[in-house]
Amino acid sequence: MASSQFTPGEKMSPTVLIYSSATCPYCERAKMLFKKKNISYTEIRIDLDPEKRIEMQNKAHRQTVPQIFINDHHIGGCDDLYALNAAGQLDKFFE
Ligand SMILES: N[C@@H](CCC(=O)N[C@@H](CS)C(=O)NCC(=O)O)C(=O)O
Repeated sequence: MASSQFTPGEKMSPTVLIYSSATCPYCERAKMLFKKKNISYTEIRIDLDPEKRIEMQNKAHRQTVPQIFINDHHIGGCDDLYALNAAGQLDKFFE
């Protein structure tokens, strides 16, 4: 039987994935919000990896960066992230 990472009573923190590129102010702004909230994230630089650009486009159906995912939930870009936060919905992912 495969081993499981889950421990009863232990809360798994959601995985935050940010597809980004260099010199992208919207990416910086999105990352800044997670830093401010002390939420760790994984950044995928699509400008360094053409396959990741295609992966992002296939998952998000959008061409711009950033594209943000929490677990497998597509949040959208920077404006979407800040709108979600302003609506008080972002923190719910991390409660
Ligand atoms: N409203 C979008 C704007 C994102 C945007 O315009 N990103 C720029 C880079 S900062 C972009 O992807 N431009 C097109 C490209 O680089 O292919 C958001 O909030 O994420």
